[in-house]
Amino acid sequence: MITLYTWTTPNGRKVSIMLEELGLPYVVKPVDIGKDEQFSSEFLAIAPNNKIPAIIDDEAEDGPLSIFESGAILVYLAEKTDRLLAPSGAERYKALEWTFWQMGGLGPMLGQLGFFMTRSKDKPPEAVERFSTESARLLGVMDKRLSEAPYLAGDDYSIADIACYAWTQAAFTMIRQAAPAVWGERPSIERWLKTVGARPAVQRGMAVPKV
Ligand SMILES: N[C@@H](CCC(=O)N[C@@H](CS)C(=O)NCC(=O)O)C(=O)O
Repeated sequence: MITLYTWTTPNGRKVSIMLEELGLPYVVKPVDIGKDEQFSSEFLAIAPNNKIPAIIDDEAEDGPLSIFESGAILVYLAEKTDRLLAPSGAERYKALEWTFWQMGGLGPMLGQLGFFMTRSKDKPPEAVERFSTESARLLGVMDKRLSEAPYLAGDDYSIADIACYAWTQAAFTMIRQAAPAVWGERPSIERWLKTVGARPAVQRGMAVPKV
């Protein structure tokens, strides 16, 4: 059985979507990051970076295995099941390329933009400007890619789409309204959001954890 430590945020939902897509049985342990539960000793033992998501797979090849960092978890689950990540060749590296692009670019930049636009008391204009410009640039890069191919890795839905979906959906609902110029015109992202968002596994994964 897999135990998923998660919360109601885009990074956690990448993993619940993946588990739902794969149909793997799992139990959910909510970690309320608003109440600092990510600093409990039980959680830090498997996720020393004090961030969700993390998993423990009791049935891993060499015995129970804990993994933190959503990208590492997506690759692990894909390789465990031989699904949603090609085993070799160009499609594999396209999927990894866009998965790492999300981890290092889209997620952190949209996260910082969300913080400085909404939760920061002072909303420093330089920070808002910096993260708006970079988020708009990243969304432009993604829109161009999705104008060339149905999915981020190419013809097939993969972990790259799962990695990017929850963050882009959050940007669509939050940034598009608060900062329409940052969202801009993104017809290909909007087409992809509709296609990916219609998947039943994505809808189930986006509703985890139930709190
Ligand atoms: N690079 C990490 C980012 C994880 C992350 O930022 N998690 C946030 C919630 S979305 C968190 O747990 N924050 C709690 C904290 O910073 O104390 C991943 O992809 O797993």
